[in-house]
Amino acid sequence: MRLPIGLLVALQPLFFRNVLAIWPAPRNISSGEQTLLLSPEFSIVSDLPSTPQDLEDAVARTQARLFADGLGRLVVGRGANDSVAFSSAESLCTLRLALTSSSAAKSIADEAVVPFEVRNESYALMVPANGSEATLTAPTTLGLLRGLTTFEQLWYTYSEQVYAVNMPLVVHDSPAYPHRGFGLDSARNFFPVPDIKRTLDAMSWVKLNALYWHVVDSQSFPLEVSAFPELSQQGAYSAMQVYSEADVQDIISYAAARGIDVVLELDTPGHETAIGLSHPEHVACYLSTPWADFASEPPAGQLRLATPATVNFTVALVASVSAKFRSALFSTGGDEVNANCYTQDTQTQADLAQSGLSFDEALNEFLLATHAVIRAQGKTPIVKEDMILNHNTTLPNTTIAVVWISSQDAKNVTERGYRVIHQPSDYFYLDCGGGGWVGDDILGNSWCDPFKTWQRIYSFDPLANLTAEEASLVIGGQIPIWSEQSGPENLDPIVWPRAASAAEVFWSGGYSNGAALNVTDALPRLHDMRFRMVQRGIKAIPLQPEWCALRPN
Ligand code: CP6
Repeated sequence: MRLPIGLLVALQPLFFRNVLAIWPAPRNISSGEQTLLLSPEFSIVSDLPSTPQDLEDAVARTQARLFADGLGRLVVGRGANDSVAFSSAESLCTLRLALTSSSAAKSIADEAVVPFEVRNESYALMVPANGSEATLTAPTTLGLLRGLTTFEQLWYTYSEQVYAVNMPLVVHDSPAYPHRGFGLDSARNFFPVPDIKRTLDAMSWVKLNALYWHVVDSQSFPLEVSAFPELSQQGAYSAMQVYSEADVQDIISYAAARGIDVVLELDTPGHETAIGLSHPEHVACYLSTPWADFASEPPAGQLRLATPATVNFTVALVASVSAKFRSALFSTGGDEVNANCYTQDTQTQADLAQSGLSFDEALNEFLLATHAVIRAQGKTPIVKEDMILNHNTTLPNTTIAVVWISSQDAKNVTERGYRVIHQPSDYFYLDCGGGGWVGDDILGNSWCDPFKTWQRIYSFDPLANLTAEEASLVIGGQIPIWSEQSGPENLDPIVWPRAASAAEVFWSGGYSNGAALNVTDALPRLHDMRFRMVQRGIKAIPLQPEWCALRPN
């Protein structure tokens, strides 16, 4: 929805008066004009009869950040008169946490992994300007975590005083979309556990709530699977570059304590070469050349989806991996399946002839079999849009589709009644995306657009071209990094702060929400968020020259 220009002009003073820098923008906020100091004795107390350990840990982290962020008011001139206001400012001594429900508090981790349909991240934050108690209330501990994250972003430091502007403050907040993810590919290049944990920290600061983990692919199989230890023993780059089952549990609990669900993707039946290192019998066109005839990226290799033994193997693999994850979602991928690979594979052709099935029918059976074990575990399967739009499948419309080829495809997918997670390559791919092809070089190679700006990401409209009914099927979005040209060395800079752009689109609703989201309003807020990230150890790239961050005086 576009607001008429006249209306925008009329509303401007309202929006621009607000110099709070909360990211993502709360859904509902009202604020005043006063300055409030944070007492050096400030503490966070709780009315909860018993406080789950992960909430206590989150409170301790917030408490530390209030004094450690050390963020000056970054845009020239904005903080110039703050110190003048200090003399008349009151001091805040207490933030009180309370749950609105009387039943025993569940841990943040337990609330984070419930199905997205029932997950509750809402909270209300009230900060008076007169120094009396601030309050944070929520129906869940997960909501309290989100509120703490907002509270942390109110504070600035100037000549050793920690202070907030635009008080008093009342925030009523909840996400526009329940699924807000970051996608990590750990197969093209490996990311050690500490890099993943650091990424989870940064995700939680911008209220992203799903790590969509594309853990294995054709190039390597870095996941230990106890039922099939040979997969990582032979498929990983090295014994060091494997996520052990203990590592996986460590990542799942670290994420959950920060309000993040870890959603695993085992991409099938394409992108499977690394399985061939231990199970060549299951992989069609294994290492066939030239690779471009058999796959979208080298090396070639896809699962023999028409072969009963391979279907059984895949079902057992999906079942044993999925059972290790707490999430109510599990993805079987399904992007970029190469038909020629199967046409050329004599085994597949013999199996198709034997069963009397067409290729699409065999693919459908394969999908229904892998999804049956996911559903048997009480989970909802996710597929890439290819599996809905390109192969005449009969997946029930409780299946969720990741729309990645083009943002336009969300219409086709929702028209057919499927729920959508947006992962638009024309807006969100952090490394190498579609939509803006740079063109062919002198040898006829074409290269993809390597860099989407934060403004481009921010301009994504989750509901573009959708009817109200179609719009109701959008459950959120996720912004991925494909790691062909990324590793721990550039992880932070290539992801941050751009992924924060997508975080605000799906928390605050984006343009179609009717909110005054625009890059002019967003820049100073994102600038502050980026600075907090740097202070907290994330190598997020600058958005502006440091000149813009000069402190007044
Ligand atoms: N790997 C996997 C990839 C891509 C996909 N799946 C990809 C495709 C096109 C672009 C960028 C990345 N590298 N497994 C597609 C979802 Cl432009």
